[in-house]
Amino acid sequence: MIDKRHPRYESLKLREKILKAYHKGLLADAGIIAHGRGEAFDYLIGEKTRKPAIRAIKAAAATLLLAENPVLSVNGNTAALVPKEMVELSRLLDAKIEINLFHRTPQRVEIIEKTLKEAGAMEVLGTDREKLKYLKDIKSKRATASPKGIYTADVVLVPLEDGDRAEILRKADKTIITIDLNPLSRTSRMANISITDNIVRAIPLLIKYVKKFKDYKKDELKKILKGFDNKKNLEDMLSLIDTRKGMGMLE
Ligand code: PTJ
Repeated sequence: MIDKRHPRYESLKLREKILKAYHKGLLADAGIIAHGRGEAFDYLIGEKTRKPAIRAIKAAAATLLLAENPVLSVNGNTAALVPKEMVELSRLLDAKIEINLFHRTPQRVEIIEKTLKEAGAMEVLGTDREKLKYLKDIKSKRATASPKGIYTADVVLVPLEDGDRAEILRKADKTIITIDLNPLSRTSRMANISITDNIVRAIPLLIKYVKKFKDYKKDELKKILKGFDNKKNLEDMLSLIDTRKGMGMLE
C-alpha cells in the first residue's frame, strides 16, 4: 500500500499498474524500461500537463473529429495504463481500436484484446484472427495493419511508439498524432501532432476536448488546426524544461 501523502504518490501508483500489467503478460519486458524513460521526462516537465501539450491536445481533437477513418493504435503500455479511456475515446469519435505491437506474440495480442474488451470495446482490430496486411519498409512485427484499420486510415493515434513507424505512416499520407513524454524522440519529431504529456493525463484531456468540439462546424475545427505548428510546439516544450532548470526547479 502506498501512502497517499508520499510526494511521488501518483508516480508510484503508475509503477504499480505497470508491474501488475507485466505480471499479467500484457506488457513487453521493454515496456517497463520505456515506462522508466517516460517517468524521467515527466519529472523534467514537473508531472503536469503544460501549455504546449494543451495546444497539441486541442489540435489532435480537431484532427480526429475531421477524420474519415480515424484509428487508435494500442500497444502494451497503452493497454496497461488507459484501457477504459481509449475505449471511451474510440466511442466518442467512432474510431477503430487496433492492436499494434513491437514485441508481438500471439499471447500478448490475446491478453491485450481481452483487456480492451473488458474495458468495453465492441471490436478490436489487429488480432491474429484477421487477415492482416503488412506495411512495407517496416522490418519489425510492428508492420501489421488491419485492412479496415491502420491500412486504410487517414488519421492514426500512435501513443508511446518506438520510432520508424510514424515516418512510414506519414509517407503513406496518413496524419499521425502521438503521445510521447520525450520531445526529442524520433516519433515526436516525425508526427504531425505530438502531445508531450503523460498518457494518463493526455487521454482524459483529449476526451474532454473531443466532447467540447464535437458540434463544431468543419471550418471551426480547421481554424483550431491552422494555428498549430508541431515543430514550434516541441521547441516550446524544450524551452520550458530549460527554464525550469534555470530557475533551479530541477535540483
Ligand atoms: O507493447 P509493445 O510490444 O508494442 O512495446 C511497446 C514499447 C513501449 C516497449 C515500445 O514501443 C518501445 O520500446 O518504445 P520506446 O522506444 O521505449 O518509446 C516509448 C516512448 O514513450 C518513450 O519516448 C517514452 O519516453 C514514452 N513514454 C513512456 N511512458 C509514457 C510515455 N509517454 C507518455 N506517457 C507515458 N506514460
